[in-house]
Amino acid sequence: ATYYTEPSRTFSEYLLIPGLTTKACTPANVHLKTPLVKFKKGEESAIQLNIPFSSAVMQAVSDHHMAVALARAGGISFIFGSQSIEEEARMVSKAKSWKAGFVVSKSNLTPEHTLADVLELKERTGHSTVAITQDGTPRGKLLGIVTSRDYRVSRDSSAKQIREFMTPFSSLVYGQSGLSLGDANDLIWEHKLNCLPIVDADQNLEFLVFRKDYDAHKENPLELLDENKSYIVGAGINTKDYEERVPALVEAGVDVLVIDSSDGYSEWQSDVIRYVKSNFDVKIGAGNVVDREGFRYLVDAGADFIKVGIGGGSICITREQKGIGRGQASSVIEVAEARDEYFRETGIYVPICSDGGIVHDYHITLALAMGADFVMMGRYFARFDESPTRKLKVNGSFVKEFWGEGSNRARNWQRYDSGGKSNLLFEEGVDSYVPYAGSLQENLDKTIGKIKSTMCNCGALSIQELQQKARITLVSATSLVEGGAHDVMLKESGISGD
Ligand code: MZP
Repeated sequence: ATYYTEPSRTFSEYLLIPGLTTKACTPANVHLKTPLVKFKKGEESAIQLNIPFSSAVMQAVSDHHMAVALARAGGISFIFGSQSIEEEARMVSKAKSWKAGFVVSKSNLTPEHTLADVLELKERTGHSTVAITQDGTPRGKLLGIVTSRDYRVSRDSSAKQIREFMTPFSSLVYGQSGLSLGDANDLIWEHKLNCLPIVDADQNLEFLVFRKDYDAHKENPLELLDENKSYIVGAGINTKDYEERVPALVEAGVDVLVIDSSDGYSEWQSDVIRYVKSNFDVKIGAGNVVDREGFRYLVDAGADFIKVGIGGGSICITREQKGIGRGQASSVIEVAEARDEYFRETGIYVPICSDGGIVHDYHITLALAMGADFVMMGRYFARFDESPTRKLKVNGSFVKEFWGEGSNRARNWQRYDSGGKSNLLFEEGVDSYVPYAGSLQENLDKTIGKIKSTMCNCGALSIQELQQKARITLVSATSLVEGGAHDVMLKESGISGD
């Protein structure tokens, strides 16, 4: 056997030592843009993220709703692959059909479609939809639809909220209540109103949207609106059914694939990468690995990015069950070194993703400082409204369900396959709850605020600069205690008496 002389370490064993903060180094000046796929020296990555966040390839985390929400925020989701090929492809195409900004859906709806089609789309996606008809009436010919993920106004919203939301779109909005679509139709028709109806899934009118500049007879709203870009969407694949799954996902419009496996240092992965590279023009990441050899092997096979981490996931019991794995910080540090060596040798930069084991927000900053280009998180995203699992009340608190891909519940045995025909006999993941935390955007804002603030402490305005300038120290067990509140009586602990 070969022995490693150093113990493998986790993020909690490290801290960043502040560097000089210049006056220009304020959170507003920090940007978190980062490459997703490999690129040559002097060029730019073909896919870049605006924030270094990806959501885990897990049933309990990444469906099409999460994919749209996270892409809107600047990151990327990898839709889970432990479902039928048809279902996964459907999720990819749903996510791809959402457009950035306020966008008329050109591809899915034509003037021949009816309002019922719009309603169906609205119900299916849970998004708000404004139908634009030729003469401004619900019975008129449909010219297009406008949809927005941001659309949160309801009948209870104040006029100010509604107006703010509609600012780019309309000049005036009236809230209406209790009107059926038929009533609304009569109203609009009778008064020759130049307006657009917004209806709910029961065909009740929610709002009438008026716009001064909208002449339904002359203008085609398809030409009026902001940008028509779809979001970047990722999807997970395995090393078993890739010859059927990959073509279906590519057909559905996927931008980037990732081979989802607990241990990626295998000939199976090399075969999949070579197959994808020689048959399709789609990016593919591979993993997971925890050392330089694993990194090099998958990069030589042609991978566009490499995922790092074995056994550190919050729901993962791989280390207990099989005794394989490595502390997440040590894995990232070594693979980042291998990535830099490869870049010096070949002039090709292959991004790496730190996957699993992020417990505190500062762990993300540490992962980036240690060389990760982006992180992948499961538990973090599972807590939000946008994750696909049920929200329940347990012991008086709201929680969301969260289960591992290696649990009996997910039955994603392909992820843990070591070849051969037999199904796996033991679990590598657990079924659990995580505290419900609200909306993705609210939480991301806080986390990103912390990351940017820490980067300013380190004197870094970009992730690349953070990686160059970061000074990282190991902490002793006793200094960890010093880092939390200590030697005080916390008020929340219920001390009675004044
Ligand atoms: P975390 O962010 O919840 O700590 O970790 C998420 C990561 O754990 C996933 O991206 C994946 O690599 C890994 N994972 C998913 N399921 C299991 C399992 O059942 C697992 N063991 O380890």
